[in-house]
Amino acid sequence: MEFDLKSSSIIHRHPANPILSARQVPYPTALVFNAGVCKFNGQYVMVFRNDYGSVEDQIVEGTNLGLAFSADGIAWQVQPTPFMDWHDAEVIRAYDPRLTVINQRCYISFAVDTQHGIRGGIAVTDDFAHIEMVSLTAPDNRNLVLFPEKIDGKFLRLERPLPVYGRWGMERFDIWISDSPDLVYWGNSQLLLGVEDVPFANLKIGPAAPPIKTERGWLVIFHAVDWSAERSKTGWEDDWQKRYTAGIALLDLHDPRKVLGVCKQPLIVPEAYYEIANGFHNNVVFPGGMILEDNGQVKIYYGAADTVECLATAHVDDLLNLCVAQG
Ligand code: BMA
Repeated sequence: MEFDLKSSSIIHRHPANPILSARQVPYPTALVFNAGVCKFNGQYVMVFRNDYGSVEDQIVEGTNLGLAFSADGIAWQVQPTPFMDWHDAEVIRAYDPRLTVINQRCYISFAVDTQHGIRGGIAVTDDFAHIEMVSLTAPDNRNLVLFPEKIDGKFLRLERPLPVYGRWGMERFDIWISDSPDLVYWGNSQLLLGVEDVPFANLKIGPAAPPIKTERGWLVIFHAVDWSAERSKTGWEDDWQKRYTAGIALLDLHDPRKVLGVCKQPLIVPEAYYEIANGFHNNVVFPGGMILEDNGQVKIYYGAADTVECLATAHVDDLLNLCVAQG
């Protein structure tokens, strides 16, 4: 049975969508999506997932991470070469980056496919020219997002382990929270939000963009996946029957391990043509960046259909009200 889901009326898709696509990338590319975005040294910075291969032949040959800069967060200039291209005997690729500025340094968290499982990586850069690895999780884990500051003397991250064996062979995955004294050693891991807490997910959930700080708490955007056998082939794969929506939740400002509210309806549901058609995986919105502007506007960056990068906006008060009104 299909869930009948709609995007929240507080969400505005930007008229320039998609704001970044393969056409703007000056090196081998096919699909440009699932970007991390932040404001750093007076400009907007985006690190995006670049899957290269052939759209015509519907083949992905590899993945690297591209870099783009913008003065307004809408029009992007892509740098001439990929920013990070990690593959060797053990590592297959790094993907789905998120950016968090902590103490004037930009941290990049990403998923790493390896010969021995999926790992969550954290790296740091000061100039987007040099990058230094900070830590890597044991498999299987991904969708790491860092909080932008220490709370109670500890760094914090949300993460999404993938315990297939421990969840009876199903994709029942949840959002966890861990802390660290130094961003290297992580512990005190605790379940934050179970998939059963999100009524519009029937498969799995995961952290999306790094949380943003408001007076009323930490705003957290997450992805939620529902599956329906009624969905038939519209993308590259015959058996793609998942839909990725985005949801919103609020965590306590002083103790983010406490969930203050989860909106019971989705925030963004795939509806626009670039979200539902002509893509690699249609019916996917996958946010990876969220920026709170001085005027209260929140920019939400998301990959659409695993094919292009898009922008939606909402007012921070409307987002907060969604979380607590129904929490
Ligand atoms: C997830 C990840 C994401 C992707 C999503 C939808 O499992 O692989 O990179 O956007 O599926 O295909």
